[in-house]
Amino acid sequence: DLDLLTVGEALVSLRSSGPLAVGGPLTMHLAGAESNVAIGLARLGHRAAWVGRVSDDELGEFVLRQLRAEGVDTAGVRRDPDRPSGLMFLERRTADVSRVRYHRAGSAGSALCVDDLRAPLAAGPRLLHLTGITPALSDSARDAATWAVRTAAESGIPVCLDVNYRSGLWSREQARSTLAPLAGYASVVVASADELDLVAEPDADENAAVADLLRGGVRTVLVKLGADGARAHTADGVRHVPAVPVTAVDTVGAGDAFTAGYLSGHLDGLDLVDRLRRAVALGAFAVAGHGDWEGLPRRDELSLITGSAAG
Ligand code: KDG
Repeated sequence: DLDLLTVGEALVSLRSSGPLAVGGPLTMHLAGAESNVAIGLARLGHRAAWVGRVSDDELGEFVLRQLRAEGVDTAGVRRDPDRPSGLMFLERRTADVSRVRYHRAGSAGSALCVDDLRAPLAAGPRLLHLTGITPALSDSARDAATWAVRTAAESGIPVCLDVNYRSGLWSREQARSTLAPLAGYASVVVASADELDLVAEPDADENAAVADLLRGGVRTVLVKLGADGARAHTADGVRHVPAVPVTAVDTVGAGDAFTAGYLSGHLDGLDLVDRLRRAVALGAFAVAGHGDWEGLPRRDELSLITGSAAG
């Protein structure tokens, strides 16, 4: 009776408070879009599991320890004795500009394969969540992601695909050729406005991309608009919810928080607009605090930040 299974690579993120080229202290954090989503749901009291490969050393131990401390189920995680943890340097270059540098090629997380996912998926989660990062990691990770969405869809498990294009990992053309077919298995597709054409025709505008996706069987297309909130497209039309105004200190992880809020609302049986409201509220918590996920709310904190009326 798992609510959500999510699959991906968790990274060790080393954050600087100034330019990396001059050195200085780095702080160590857990990062990874999928683990961010798992934590967001676990904080709200849902049963969330994260599956992926972690290194068999202190860094892998750190990843597992963080996830367990947040109440995320890690029973399906594999320790890889031969490969290191993926690292990410998050450089705060100026107060407004952050840069990301990955050291993740050949990592334990990138060695994910179909066999890693068989047992976790057979356990029958209520939802499967995946991002467009995982299939970009390696051939075996792409095969695993493809297998997982197909198998889930065939078993009646709704799939949420969050596009999450990472230009450091692949080109837009490569991403489109992998992600557009994956979207055909999804019930929910989450994208920012500039990612929509990665799951549709090249250069498709929002309406054309949405029409393509709905025709292909997607039930809900969520378009993240940052400070402008979000839109949800379904066969019944489009709804918009404004963002919750907060002081933004760190936008990394906001998209993952948004997805976690939407899926939490889905699991709670909320209607579309209330799901969107919870999504933008979690996004607001994420941008109002430092770190990918540290500032996400427990259920009794949800009312600290609440969305306004839907348009
Ligand atoms: O969504 C936030 C992510 O960018 C971060 O946690 C790291 O998963 C990550 C990635 O691959 O960029």
